[in-house]
This record gives sequence, structure tokens and C-alpha cells, in this order.
Amino acid sequence: MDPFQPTRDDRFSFGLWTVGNPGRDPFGEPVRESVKPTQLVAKLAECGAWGVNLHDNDLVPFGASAQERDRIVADFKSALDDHGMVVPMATTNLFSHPAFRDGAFTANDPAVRAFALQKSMDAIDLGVELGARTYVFWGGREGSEADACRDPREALRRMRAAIDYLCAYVKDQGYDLVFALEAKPNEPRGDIYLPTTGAMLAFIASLEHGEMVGVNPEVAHEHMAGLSFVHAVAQAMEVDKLFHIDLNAQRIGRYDQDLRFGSEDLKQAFLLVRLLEGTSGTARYEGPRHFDAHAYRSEDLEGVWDFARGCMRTYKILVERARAFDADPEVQALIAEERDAKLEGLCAGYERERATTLRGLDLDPAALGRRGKQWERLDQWMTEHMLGARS
Ligand code: GLT
Ligand code: MN
Ligand code: MN
Repeated sequence: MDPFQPTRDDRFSFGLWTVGNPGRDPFGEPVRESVKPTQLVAKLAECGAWGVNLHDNDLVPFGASAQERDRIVADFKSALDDHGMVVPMATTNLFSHPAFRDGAFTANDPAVRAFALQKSMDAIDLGVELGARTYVFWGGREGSEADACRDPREALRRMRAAIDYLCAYVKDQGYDLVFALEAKPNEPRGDIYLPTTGAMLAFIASLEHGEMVGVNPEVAHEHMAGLSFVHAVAQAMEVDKLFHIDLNAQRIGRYDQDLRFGSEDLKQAFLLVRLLEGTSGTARYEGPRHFDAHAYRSEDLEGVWDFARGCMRTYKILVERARAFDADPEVQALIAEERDAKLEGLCAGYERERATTLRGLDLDPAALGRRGKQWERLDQWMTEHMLGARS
């Protein structure tokens, strides 16, 4: 049996907007015909995915009547049942409609903000109806080019008011749902408010119901800003705020590429999988492994499924490689080398007597400064594990 064939236990999910992406870009028309959501569900199941995520309007066209909506949702639910698929996450499209040209939750016009709340409550109902347990907010239009148009502090206050409002709505309905906020530095706006995962984490601490709000970091969005995605995810995990994740690939300094997972910067992808899977003995991320990416515009529909299989396959290969790396006795010995339990204890928090002992230690900074760390060796071993040259 192929060990890299995905199974439902891997909890891999894709958005309808990812495998359904027709290849439109700012310079060109779609290159692929649009595929019905029910067909996407069937095909995803065939490829070994476990879940499918959606924006309200990926499934129900904007402006559909109530009867139309119910019929579409019923058909979609049957497709999910027929193919044993789930909807782990849902979200609202608060960026396509012209009304959101200058923001949704942060817009100056209160009518736009009211419309955004209205649309979000409807979309939350839809997500819950389909079984979603996580609700993502990506504020694609929440930013500016002409910054004099609004005080950025006011934008943050409006964003807080909206998230607080919708948390209260979820509680009032008794829904079993948490929120995950997704940061992006720019595109489609010149600058987007709360541009990084770290900024989102600080914002969450200021919310009224912060306990039900976490983050949904995306590889591409952190790499666009030249930041370490692994560090961003680690910061979220360390405070139990990694509620969801958007996996893809991206080269630094470019537009949001949303490439097949692992197709760029394999080293970061390896370190990310190692972190998520906890192969070095740390806590594992238990949420969905969601791919927010799409096939190259060069592809036809067959290429879309090559893309989807490739995302899952690379993830699974990297899990295997990360396990082998962390099980390597030489790797373990090298990382463990400098651990000293007594000194760890003395550094572990201020207490007057311990501080006196610490201050009395006869440390030798010159000797500490002379010792090389051997991280060249460690990193080379990692490279060799990634390349399959060491096992
Ligand atoms: C859009 C965006 C993504 C977000 C999606 C959720 S939609 O494709 O580029 O990063 O995660 O709104
Ligand atoms: Mn995303
Ligand atoms: Mn992206």
C-alpha cells in the first residue's frame, strides 16, 4: 500500500474556492470551466480529502432567494453524505461585493458595517447548518490606500466591535462554534489592518469573548511579509490559539501566490509539519490540515486534481521525514547537549533565594563565547533527512 495515500484520519480539507478556482487573475480571464460544488465534493472525496470549507457565496450565489438557498444547501448536504465528507470550517465573503470596496467591518459608512454584520450572521447560520465548528474571518478589504480617510485606531475599534458582536450572536444562538482570525499584510488593499498573526493575537487579547477566538495563519501571508511562518504558528500554539491553518506555498516578496503546499521553500514546509505533528515530542496540532491554495493557471481540470493530491502527498511525505529526523539518535544527542537541569531550575522564575544563588554562580562568559554550537551539522543532517539521503 502507498504510505502517502491520504486517508480521512489525516483530516485534510480544501476550500470550494481552492479546487474550484477557475484560474482568473488580474490580467486574464478564467482558463477552466467552473465545477459545481457537489462535483467538487465528489472529486475531493475520491482524492482522499476529509473536509471541504466554504464562503457563503461559494455555495449560495449572492442574492439567491430563500427557496433557492434551501434547495442548494439540501443538494450539497446530500453530496456530503454520499461521499462521507464534512464541512469543518466556514467563512463569509466580505470582499467581493462592490459595497465592500472600502472595507466591511471597518468601513466608515455604518450602513456597510450593518450589511457586513447581516451577511455574517446569515453565513454563520449556514456554516452551522452544514456542521462547521470553526468560523474564519479574513478581512481582505479591511485596510486602506488613502490613510487620511480614517484613523487606524478607529478601524481597530470597529473591528473589535464587529467580532464582539458576532461572538455574542454565536453565544445567543447556543452554537458550538469558535472564530479564527486570518491576517494578511496587503493585497487587495495597500495595507490591511492587523497584518500579521502576532498582531491578531494581540488584538484577540482585547476582545470581550477572547476565549472563543483564535487565529488561522496562512503560509503565504506571513511569507509575503518576509516573516517566519513557523515562528508565527509556534506563537499561536504556545497560547492555545491555533484554531485553524491555511497551508500553501509562497516566495517572499511576491503577490499572494497560494501555491501547492511544499512547492516552494521545502525547509520551512518541513519545519512546519514537524511543529504541527509534534514529531520532536511537543504537543500536536489537532485541527484540520486545510489547504488554501490553487492550481497553476497553466492547468486544466486534470491539473487541479494533480495539485490537490500533491498538497496532501507532500504533507504526508514531510511527516515521515520529520519523524525520521527526530528519531535520529545523533540529532537527539546534539540538541540535548547543552541541557543542565540545575541551571534550568535556577533560571525558571524569580524567587529571592534562588536569585541569590544564581547571582553567586561562577559563570565563565569567555568560555561560553568560545563554544561553537554545531548547528551547521544539525542543519545539514536535516537537509539530508529531507532529501532522503539519511534515515
Ligand atoms: C481568499 C483569501 C484567503 C482566505 C479565504 C477565506 S478567501 O481566497 O485569499 O486567504 O483564507 O476568506
Ligand atoms: Mn487563507
Ligand atoms: Mn493567500
